[in-house]
Amino acid sequence: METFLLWIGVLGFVAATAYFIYLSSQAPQGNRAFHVITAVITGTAAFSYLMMATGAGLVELLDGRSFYYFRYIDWLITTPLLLLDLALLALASWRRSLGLLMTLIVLDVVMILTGLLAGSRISGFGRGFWFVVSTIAMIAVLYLVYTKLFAAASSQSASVSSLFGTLAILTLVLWSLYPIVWLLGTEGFTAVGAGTEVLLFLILDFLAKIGFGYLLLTNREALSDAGSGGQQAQSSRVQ
Ligand code: RET
Repeated sequence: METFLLWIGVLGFVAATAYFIYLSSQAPQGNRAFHVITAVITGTAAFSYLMMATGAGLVELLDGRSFYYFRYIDWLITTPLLLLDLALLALASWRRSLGLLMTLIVLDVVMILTGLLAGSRISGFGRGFWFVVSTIAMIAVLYLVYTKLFAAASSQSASVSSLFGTLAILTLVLWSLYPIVWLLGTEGFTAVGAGTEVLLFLILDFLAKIGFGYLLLTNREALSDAGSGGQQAQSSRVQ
């Protein structure tokens, strides 16, 4: 059951990556940063699912649990890139907001690394402690997205701020579900079996990476506004 689902993940992410590369070939030159970032996100996930499906991305812990550690390597690369997509969309100039961007990425890396510690501990106390640390880091990331990036996006063109609104809500909802699935699954209270856990993470990964990427990359108007810098896009429309 798990292996079958993981292969579905490989196929889904390979197809999404191919589609996003195709969309990139349709986009105007010099305006492909979002396509590249998003295709790297789904490409990384395809590789991660391949590692897990072939058994290379999991270990058996001393307590007998199969621990899919490759998820965390995937998330370590893809969650900062998802935040980068959001930040590039919201911020008129990322260079001027480098402090915010770095804070988001550092908090995000803390979230995933402490999540890895939580998942790989054998003692209940160790798992609980690192889970709480990771969750605090996640709340800080989502808080910054909701406050700072939302505020920045609202001064952008209408198409950018509305696309940002959709993607930010999607991110807030989906990211909050990851720790819930984790708690329900084999790392947490084992309320659901390993197969269901893999299925729930697969659904979340598809929505948070492919659903997110599709909404972003098919919105040409927002992409060209964001690509040309918010203020510039607005002033050129006024002229
Ligand atoms: C863990 C467990 C420990 C507590 C928390 C977690 C959060 C994980 C998140 C993952 C997001 C992944 C995404 C992947 C792909 O697109 C590590 C499950 C808070 C938020 C968005």
